[in-house]
Amino acid sequence: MTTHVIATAGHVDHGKSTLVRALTGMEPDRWEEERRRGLTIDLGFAWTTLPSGREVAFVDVPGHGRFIRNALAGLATVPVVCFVVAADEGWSAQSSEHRDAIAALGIRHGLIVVTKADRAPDLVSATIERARRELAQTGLRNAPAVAVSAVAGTGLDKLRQVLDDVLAAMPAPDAGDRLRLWIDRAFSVSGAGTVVTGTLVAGTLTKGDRLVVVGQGREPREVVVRSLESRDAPADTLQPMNRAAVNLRGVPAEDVGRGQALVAPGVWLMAKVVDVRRIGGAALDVLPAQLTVHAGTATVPARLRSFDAEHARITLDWPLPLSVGDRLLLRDPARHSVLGASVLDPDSLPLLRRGDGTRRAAALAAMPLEGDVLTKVASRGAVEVDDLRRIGLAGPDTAPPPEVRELGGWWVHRPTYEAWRRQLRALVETDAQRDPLTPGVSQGAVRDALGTPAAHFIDQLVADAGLEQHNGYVRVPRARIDLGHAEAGVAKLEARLLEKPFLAPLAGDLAALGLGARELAAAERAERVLRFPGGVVLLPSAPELAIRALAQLPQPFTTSQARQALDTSRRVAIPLLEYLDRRGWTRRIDGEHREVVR
Ligand SMILES: Nc1nc2c(ncn2[C@@H]2O[C@H](COP(=O)(O)OP(=O)(O)OP(=O)(O)O)[C@@H](O)[C@H]2O)c(=O)[nH]1
Ligand SMILES: [Mg+2]
Repeated sequence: MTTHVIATAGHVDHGKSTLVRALTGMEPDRWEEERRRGLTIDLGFAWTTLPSGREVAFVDVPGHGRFIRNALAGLATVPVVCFVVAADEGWSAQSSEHRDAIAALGIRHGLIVVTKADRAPDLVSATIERARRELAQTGLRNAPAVAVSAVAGTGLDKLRQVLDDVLAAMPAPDAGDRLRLWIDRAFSVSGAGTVVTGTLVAGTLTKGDRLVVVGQGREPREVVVRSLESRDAPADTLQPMNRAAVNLRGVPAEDVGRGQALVAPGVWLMAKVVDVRRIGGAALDVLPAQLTVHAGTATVPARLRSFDAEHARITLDWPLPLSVGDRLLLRDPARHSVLGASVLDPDSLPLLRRGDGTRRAAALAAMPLEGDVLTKVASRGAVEVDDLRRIGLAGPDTAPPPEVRELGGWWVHRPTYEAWRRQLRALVETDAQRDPLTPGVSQGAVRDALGTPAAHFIDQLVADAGLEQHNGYVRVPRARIDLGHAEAGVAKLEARLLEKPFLAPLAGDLAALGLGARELAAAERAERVLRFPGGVVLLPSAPELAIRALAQLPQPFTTSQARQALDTSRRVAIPLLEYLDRRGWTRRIDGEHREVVR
């Protein structure tokens, strides 16, 4: 069954609660004081079934200016509005304030209801006209209008029909979205414990869910959904749009209340510093630095630093679960004005250096309202996809923009990655030029040079930079080392050693080939030769060839047998055997005997 939630709006005494009562047969004014004074103070809840079978719940808000916080807590969490204007009084002060809130919140669904038609039948059409004019700059500019008299009972059937039409045009809510239920009420039920209520606009609630209560400057509390109700009926699971009453295990009722939210664990960023763009209303740079921010059901004191008329940074007194695209209401407590702001970035970097503010203003000005994942990724170089989801910049199926590459759960800015790659290569090549015998640059030094988050991608960067890693060092691949003037001599040496692998050239032979200590060191770095103590130079394949020959001997064998098997001199055999001992390929049994281990 399709369910919906509608909030009322409009000036005090214009007949909002009376209308809800007439439509639902339920009493929205929950408090004795409200009924005695004939005045709504806090949010009221009632529900009914429309002729189509659609279930609709109402969140009835107070019209009196003194209770504006309560009214905003209702309006800010409900996507459809029933805007009430009394025919006899017409458009009034609080009508304007609620209109501004609706504009600021970006509410696009609703209807205009002219009440008390019995009192001033001749003013009905003028009142509708005025309401249309006043709402022309809001999302309700095309909202249908109905005149009713709750007292005479006229217009109510028409109203139900129009309500049905408005709700039929609503886009389907996203039951798979991240859960965030702004709490509008919390109370204790004897025998059941803590119950919180709210309007479920996205995500799904299920019995047994492990969730977290956040906000209001309190420590996050892990809770379990013990049971669920909607419209007084128990449910195992609830999907949007719905009013939800959630029985929680894990938090006493006095530790939870309006302004907090029930969220799925790990998928929301608790944002304290948010960069915003204004939505209608006055310029941001004429607002006072201290103001009140309304987000969902939360009311939070905040500091405002404007970048320009359109953009500002807001520092909340305590963090809230906020995402890109969330609407905030900014209120100057001294004046009766509400102004909207859309969150462009709930996870901004601090502005530390001169000119950071100017640069940030330009970046924000260039961002679309739905935020800009590329700017975010570019500003950090790389961001974990989960972090992008937490701030609403990526959904589960979002593909990265072309300038971004996905790498092991991260979105990496390609130009930044390219810069890291070049930097790494320069680092390693400079080191190799400075010291021909270098083992390379240690991974720690690479991390220090490239910084975070580049350090997450060292393996990939090494590969993409055409480098290699060996024993924890990043180095120029051996094959790429240019031997320059020594190349000819080394090539001749290789040819000789390929013929007779263990016949190491004497010092004079090497000198004749133009191979001194520097040239041989470079050749060794290039893995063209292996050098042993005593000036013995062999090919890198020599140990492998030696061990194969030695394995043919009766074990254990003597140094002299080894020398004969390898067809070489003691000058070569001794250091070669000691090399094999060190590798663990041979084992020395006593002064004269060894055996092959491998
Ligand atoms: N004659 C007439 N009186 C009405 C009608 N609707 C409401 N009223 C009266 O108007 C007064 C205010 O109605 P409420 O429904 O309390 O107004 P409200 O908009 O809920 O007021 P707040 O919640 O305080 O903002 C009550 O005395 C109602 O009986 C109507 O259609 N015709
Ligand atoms: Mg009322």
